[in-house]
Amino acid sequence: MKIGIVGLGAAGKTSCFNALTGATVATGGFGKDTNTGILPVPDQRLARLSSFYDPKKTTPATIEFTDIPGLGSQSGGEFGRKALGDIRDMDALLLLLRLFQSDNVPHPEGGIDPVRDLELIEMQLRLADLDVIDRRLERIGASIRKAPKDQKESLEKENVLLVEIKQLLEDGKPVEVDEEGRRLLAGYGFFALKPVLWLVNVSDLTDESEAASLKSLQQMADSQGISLVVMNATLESELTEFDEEERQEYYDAVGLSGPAAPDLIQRSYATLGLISFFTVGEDECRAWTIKEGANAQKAAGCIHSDLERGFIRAEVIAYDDFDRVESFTKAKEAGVMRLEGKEYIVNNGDVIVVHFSV
Ligand SMILES: Nc1nc2c(ncn2[C@@H]2O[C@H](COP(=O)(O)OP(=O)(O)O)[C@@H](O)[C@H]2O)c(=O)[nH]1
Ligand SMILES: [Mg+2]
Repeated sequence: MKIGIVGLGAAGKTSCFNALTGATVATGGFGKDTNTGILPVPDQRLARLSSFYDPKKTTPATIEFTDIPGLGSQSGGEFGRKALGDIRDMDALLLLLRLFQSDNVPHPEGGIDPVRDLELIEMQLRLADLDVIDRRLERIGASIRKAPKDQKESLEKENVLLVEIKQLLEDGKPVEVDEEGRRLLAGYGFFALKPVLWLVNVSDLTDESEAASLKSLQQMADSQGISLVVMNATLESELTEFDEEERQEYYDAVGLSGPAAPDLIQRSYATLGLISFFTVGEDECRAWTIKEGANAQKAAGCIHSDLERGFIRAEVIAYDDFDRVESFTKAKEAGVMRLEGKEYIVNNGDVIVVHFSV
């Protein structure tokens, strides 16, 4: 699953990427290349399960972050075709909003104004979606006329959906589409249907006006049900050399509780609608990623396709129960191990053993 870091030029996207991944990509430029890193998703539960088994290997869930350049002063403040294509490939967007002040780093739009920046980004993504829709609507009539009978109905539904979405985008309203609609529209990669998080790049929250701006952004985020994370991207990327105590002093000095990366990674994972289930043993304790709502057979499939194909049943222990009893044997004795079939909807944190035969 891929998260794209998206924002105006000099918002701190590359600095944020460095802070997240520990990379040392040059910042302050208008590079045209994307930077990609795969990161472990921090999970206390996996560490705890590992402590029961002392396995040879502990494997966390992962998530991929991509630093996408391309929106900024160098291109007249517009996303280029390449950037739009890169963003379209992402499963979710981390919108990076600049709140930090710096005389050395001019803002491409003039002053610091994260709400304006957000509107600029959203407007460009909306216009790009509208462009795709308009081009499709020009042809879809002909496609429907020519389509074989069994495809006509779904094309007609698609047509109706596109017209609805166009209207919502033109009115600047949020676009919501049900499960079936999402399936029909999956190929378009509409920006409006991608989950978003906001990352606010701050310099110093002990500064009253910065703190006030953050507060109003937080209210906006809350009212839209969006996850907002605060980071000082340069500070965080530069502190990796220091020991914990020194780092904390730096964070305290700018009114931050600590590094944003762990929380940001975890929230990104959640925003994608992802949950983890676990497999445990002396060889390996591992967190696996599935979409919330996936069933046991699908979960088995992410371990191995044979497990999905030959799925018989699963032994399942809820994480909290495992945490208490600390082993499979004790879970059986305590009666907290369940046998579940294919259709069982996996819960976040379930510890699972799949029985299969191929
Ligand atoms: N003071 C300060 N400077 C920052 C911060 N984040 C980024 N910068 C600086 O702003 C410039 C642009 O940052 P960069 O990460 O390259 O932004 P990008 O264009 O969005 O990738 C660089 O010179 C960074 O050092 C921050 O939180 N505080
Ligand atoms: Mg950059």
